[in-house]
Amino acid sequence: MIQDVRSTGTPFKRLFFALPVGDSQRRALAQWRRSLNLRSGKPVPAANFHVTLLFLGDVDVAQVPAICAAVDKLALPATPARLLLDRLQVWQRANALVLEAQQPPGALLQLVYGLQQALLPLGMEAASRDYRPHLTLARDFRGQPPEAGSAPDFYLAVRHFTLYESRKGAYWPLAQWPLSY
Ligand code: 2AM
Repeated sequence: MIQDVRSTGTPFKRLFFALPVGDSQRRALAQWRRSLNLRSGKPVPAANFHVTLLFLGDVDVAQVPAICAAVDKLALPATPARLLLDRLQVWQRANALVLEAQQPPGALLQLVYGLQQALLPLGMEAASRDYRPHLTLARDFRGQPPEAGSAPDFYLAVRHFTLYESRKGAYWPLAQWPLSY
């Protein structure tokens, strides 16, 4: 397999943790997005829909087993089995059209905090901004959020979370941990 390599010769991967989106929900979201008739931005391919938990960026391949071991040891909170994504928003700074959770469950925020803390000893910095669970529908989006004919009430099934590698515009699952009660 072709591997990205740093100038020092060290192989690395671009990694992030996320909640995956199942096939039927991807289809439903893509259909709802079509109904918005977006006039701006680049739609995120439905195959790439996800809710980022923690973005790690470029990580040495040799660190991946230690990352997985740290998450294995984490006491995972009992996360509700569904996450309601119910607000269509434009994130102006990121130029992203997103579906956001207006009331993110505390257990999900706790999970993200737990991941951040578990990875600090491995040299992964905690994010500087507050975590806001969202699913990006389009990038390079300018202007106001479009009018939605039907309310964006998407209940995302939360059964596990996944460590993904981002490569060539696609996301590849490397490991996954169970969640929810
Ligand atoms: P998002 O667009 O849903 O926020 C993989 O690259 C994913 O990680 C992206 O789809 C993006 O998810 C998130 N991501 C990418 N770069 C990031 C950054 N610098 N900070 C936080 N999240 C980032």
